[in-house]
Amino acid sequence: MMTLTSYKNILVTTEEQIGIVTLNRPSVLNALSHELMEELVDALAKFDTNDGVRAIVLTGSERSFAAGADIKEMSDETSVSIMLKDRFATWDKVKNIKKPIIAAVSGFALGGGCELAMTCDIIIASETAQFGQPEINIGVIPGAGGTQRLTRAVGKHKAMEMILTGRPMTAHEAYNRGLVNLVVPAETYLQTAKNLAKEIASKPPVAVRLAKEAILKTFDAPISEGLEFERKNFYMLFSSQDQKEGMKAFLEKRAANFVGR
Ligand code: CO8
Repeated sequence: MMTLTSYKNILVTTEEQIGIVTLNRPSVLNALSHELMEELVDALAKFDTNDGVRAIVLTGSERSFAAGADIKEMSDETSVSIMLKDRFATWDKVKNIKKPIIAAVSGFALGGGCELAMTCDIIIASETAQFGQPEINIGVIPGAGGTQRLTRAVGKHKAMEMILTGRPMTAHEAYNRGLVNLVVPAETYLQTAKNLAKEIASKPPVAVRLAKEAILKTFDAPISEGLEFERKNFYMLFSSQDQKEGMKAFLEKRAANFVGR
């Protein structure tokens, strides 16, 4: 394990070929201040361009993944001041990261915390995790994609219930409704996420990147456009070294050595 750039609100390490970002504002349950979000985006962007990193794990503490955007920071904003600050420009950068991001979630994933987890590509939850959009209780609505991503993940009726009452879902309910990939004991959620990231890191990186891109297209385009996009990415992979190596290794009955080119 190696520690990289030091930040004020997050910890950043690597382990084998995976990058790990840990949200670290324990006194406020990892509330997502603007400074934290800027640091997070900086760390993710550095991993994205680091050839030694092939998948990323994003986690918080066992007590809290993140309890939402920082309410203290937002409470005095006006419509105009919050619009002019354009904080969402930073949030949007998370969704533009090309490498797969696995959220390892324990404890609270509320408001912006739930939205951040949903922006990731895979969610591994500890049994203690709770996912919710409680913004209604403080006079607002989800602002970082919750009304769209939660609805796509759990369906209209459940999303309505959660967003209109502010009541969270347990990890098991989130699993049953397809919001999370796996629920495991609190002792193992982080290791489970790391193992999954390492498994993905062993795959050919160019194919992983183009697959992620094609899957995300589902949300932005009609299926005909998505299918065409997928096909172009498929064709493009035949100019990668890893496609030649992967298929050759299969025919020679040996393990492939993927180089990310
Ligand atoms: N922002 C700021 N501080 C927070 C936040 C938060 N979101 N959540 C918790 N804290 C602080 C508390 O104020 C408290 O601080 P202090 O010790 O100084 O009083 C400390 O963390 C511990 O919290 P509690 O004492 O409340 O701990 P409990 O275990 O009793 O309760 C809860 C935990 C249930 C998580 C409770 O803290 C809570 O309800 N938190 C707020 C949850 C919430 O409403 N989240 C949504 C926020 S709005 C949002 O996320 C919109 C996103 C849109 C993006 C905006 C980009 C600009």
